[in-house]
Amino acid sequence: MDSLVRFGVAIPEGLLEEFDQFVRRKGLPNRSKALRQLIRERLSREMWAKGTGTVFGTVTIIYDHAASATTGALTALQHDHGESIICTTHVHVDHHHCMECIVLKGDAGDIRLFVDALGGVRGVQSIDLSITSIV
Ligand code: NI
Repeated sequence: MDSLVRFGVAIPEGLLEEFDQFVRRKGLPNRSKALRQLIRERLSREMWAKGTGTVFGTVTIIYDHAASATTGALTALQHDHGESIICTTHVHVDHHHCMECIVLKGDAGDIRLFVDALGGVRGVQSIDLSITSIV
């Protein structure tokens, strides 16, 4: 872990009050920890937007397994992007629906291609993506 560096920040009083309320609502111990988390979240989003760097995350999909060729297409896609997939958890939701939570670690560009392709598979009804990084 890098050593911590102190720096001064000029901020409007009202914005600081809002920030302090945010820190309390989130149960964070201090402004420094809150600011570090916000910076990491913002930088991770930028890496994702640029499609560069190593990112970590999950993508959760709900799909109708009875739809024609859905299961085969999802399996083929996961094999195509196997280097970015750590593991997959499958839940049989009801008679027709399945949920898969796919844990991801890899190049932001490859993961973006994978997630975009998932959305195009017939039978996929919803996608929820969470991406972060260790910057
Ligand atoms: Ni299932």
